[in-house]
Order: sequence, then C-alpha cells, then structure tokens
Amino acid sequence: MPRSPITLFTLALIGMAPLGWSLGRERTAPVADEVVIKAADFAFEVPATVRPGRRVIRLVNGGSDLHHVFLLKLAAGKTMGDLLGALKPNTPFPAWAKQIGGPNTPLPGGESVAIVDLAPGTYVVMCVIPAADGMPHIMKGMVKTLEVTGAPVEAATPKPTATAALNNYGFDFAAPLAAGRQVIEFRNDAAQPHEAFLARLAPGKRAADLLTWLGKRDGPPPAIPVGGITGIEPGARQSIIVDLEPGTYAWYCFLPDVGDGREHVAHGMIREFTVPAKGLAGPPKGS
Ligand SMILES: [Cu+2]
Repeated sequence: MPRSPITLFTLALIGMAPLGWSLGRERTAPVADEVVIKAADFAFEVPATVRPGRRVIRLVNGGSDLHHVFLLKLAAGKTMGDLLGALKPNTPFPAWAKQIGGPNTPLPGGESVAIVDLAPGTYVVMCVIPAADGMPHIMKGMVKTLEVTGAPVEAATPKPTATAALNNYGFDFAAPLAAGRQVIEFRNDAAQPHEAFLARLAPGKRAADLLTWLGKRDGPPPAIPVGGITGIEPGARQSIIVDLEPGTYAWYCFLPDVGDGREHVAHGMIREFTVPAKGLAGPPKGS
C-alpha cells in the first residue's frame, strides 16, 4: 500500500462535536454539472460514466469515518485489478497510474469540492485513509473504477479567487486568503506529487499541534479537516471551492517523499494562516 496521505487520522476525530466550536461542515452552493461522489463506511457511489472536461467534483461523506477522493488515471489497457495487484506497502504507485487529485477530507457528514481536469480514460477512485483497525479504506472496499468518456462538458467553472504554488516543501500563496467563498487554484511546481490538506485549528492551537496530537492521540484533536486536494502530479493545476469562516487554519502535505519516504510535513510542508473577520483585514495602505 502507498502510505496514506493522512496516515494517522482516524476515529479520534469522530467525537468532536463537544468541542463547542464550528465544525466547518461546509456545503458550498452547487454549480452546474457537478460530478457527485458519495462516500460511506466503506464504499463509494460514483456515476457510471462521467463526461470529460474541467469538472466540479463534490465529495459527500455520508459515513461516520473520514473519507477522501484520491483519483488515479490509469494508462490505456490497465485496469483496477492491475492496480490492486500492483499496490505494495510503502511503495510508490506504478508509473502507469497518475495522481489526478480530487476533493480531500471533509468531516463526516460534510462535503468538499474540487475542480478537476478529467481527460477521457479509465480512473480509479479510492480512499486510502486508515480505519480504526489500521486498514486503509481501499482494502475495505473503497475503490471504484470511473470511466471518463463522451463529449466534453463545456460549462464554465468558477474562476480562481486565489492561487498557490506547491513546492518542495511549502505552500506559496500569492496573497492572503479572505473570509467567504474562495476558489483556490493550486499549481504543483515541484518534481514530485503534492497534496493540500486543509484543517481548521481549534482556538489557541497551532498547525504543529495537529502533528503532535497525531503521534499520541491524547485528548480532543486540535484541528478538524475541511477539504483541500489529494495528490497531483508535477505541473498539474487543480482548484478547490471552500467557504472560509474567520479563524486559524493550516495546510499540510502528508504524501511520502520520493527521496526518503518521509511525509512531506516532516520536511516542513505545513503552513498556518489566519482568515480575518470581514472588515478586519488591517489598516488601509498609507495609514
Ligand atoms: Cu475512506
């Protein structure tokens, strides 16, 4: 198995309602021609076929565990069976399976949205988040083939309101993020895949607190997942649509490094940021 992008995130995130702060269950308003993928414990419901184009993919997590959509595009002639046969512990994906991203993890009961360029072909939709027993969800049945075929969809997708580059090892934003509905476009400038996992931090918590918590799981988690994108290949672009409430957040990349196999967060690919309340963005220039 490839290491999970969120290897250690498991059941402890489930009982967080008593935290008493916003659970961030964003449900961004639907746009035209969405592709809806439903996740349950432990299965995906995907459309029989999807038309190609720049498609809005909405993950609806109806389960009680954490799930994401991790898309792989298979080379011509390869099948899901080939992929399952090729996956080995702590081994990269085969070269004929390309990481195409998809909506990253919302809270159980929540949704997340990514805008994905889908070229015609055969894809695999999978969830590699580990369950309480440590077994990745893909091994519990969360893997499906998705056929992208037919006439391209020409519907316009939302234009980015913010852009960021993924590199070794950081998230470079062109400008600070504001509250409200944002369309954030990521571009992978590195020579290896990266993801952008977004979490909202509990009051007073710092980005690194989540990593510490993941190592011990003592007490309530200091952050909750609110989407993002799963792994994309070098040179690829992908956007998310997210409603940002004021608060403190962080981006994380948990993908394993092509060099040493450690998660990219261990290389410093973690970035905390604050979304100010509207109207509190700071003094005007020149004041
Ligand atoms: Cu899952």
